[in-house]
Parts: sequence; structure tokens; C-alpha cells
Amino acid sequence: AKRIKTLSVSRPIIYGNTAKKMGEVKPPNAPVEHSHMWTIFVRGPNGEDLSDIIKSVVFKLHETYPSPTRAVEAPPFELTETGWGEFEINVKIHFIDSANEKPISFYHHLRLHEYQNQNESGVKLESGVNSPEVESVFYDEIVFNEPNEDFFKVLIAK
Ligand code: SLL
Repeated sequence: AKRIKTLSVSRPIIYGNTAKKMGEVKPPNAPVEHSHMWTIFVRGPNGEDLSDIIKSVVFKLHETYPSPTRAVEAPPFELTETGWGEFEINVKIHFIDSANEKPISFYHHLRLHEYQNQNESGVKLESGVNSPEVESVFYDEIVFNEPNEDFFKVLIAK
């Protein structure tokens, strides 16, 4: 019998976070103990918003945050918050309905501190207010195995 070749199409994505230590200027609603402002995002390698294939991205924050499950239902698929600590953010990507693909879920370690800013015992040293933006960004590829015809057209259109 003839072997059916499986088709898979991959799409590059960039995900991660940027963070900056806040100075005197803080959002009016930010709790006093919040020291950093950060943004977590999912986008294409050239800054594209990926809304051709993504319907929504759900970011599940640490339970110290009010309403920690944050759904972003339109591009840009990103979330900006303030806080004091690093933690694992669960990122769940839902694809457009017509794709009929299961959501994918992964963790991103929210990075607020430069790794260098540690003494020899691994204790984090206070970084200055004018410290540069910290970032932790990853490149990945989402592989779609045997996408349906409609979704295949969307995938190859880019
Ligand atoms: C830590 N395991 O102890 C981590 C927890 C929690 C971070 C970090 C603020 C939440 C809020 C915030 O930054 N939580 O006040 O809304 O380092």
C-alpha cells in the first residue's frame, strides 16, 4: 500500500518577558512592595502579532496576583503588570477556531533580575533604578502536524 506522507508545518514564535525596575514613578494602583514593571508576550520573530493563527493567549500568573488567569483575546498578545518577584507563568496559546488545533501550554520563568547582580553566595544584590531593562526571550517553533486544509492555507500564506 502506498505510504501516506505526513505533512507538518512549523511557525516560528518568540515569547518571553522584559522587566524594568520602577523608580519614583509607579502606576497609581501599584502596591508599595511592587518594585518592577514587566511585560510578557508572544509574537512573531519580526514583531508580527500572529493573529492569523492565534485566537487568544491565556497567561496564568502567580496566585499572589488578583484574578491570576489573564486572557488576552486580541493582539498584541502581551500582558504588562507590576510585581516584586520572579515566578513561572503558564502560557496557553489558543489557535483560531477553523484550525481545529488543541491549545499548547508551556511555562516561562518571569525574569526580573540580571543574573550578574548576585554576590558569590548567590544572593541577589539590589540593582539601581537606572538599571537597564532585563529580558528573557526565547525563539521556538510551533509544529502543526497534518493541519486541516483551511489552516494549511493560512499557514503557507505567510
Ligand atoms: C518568590 N516564588 O517568592 C516567588 C513568588 C510572587 C510574585 C513571587 C506580586 C503579586 C501581587 C508579585 O510579584 N508576586 O502583589 O499582586 O519570589
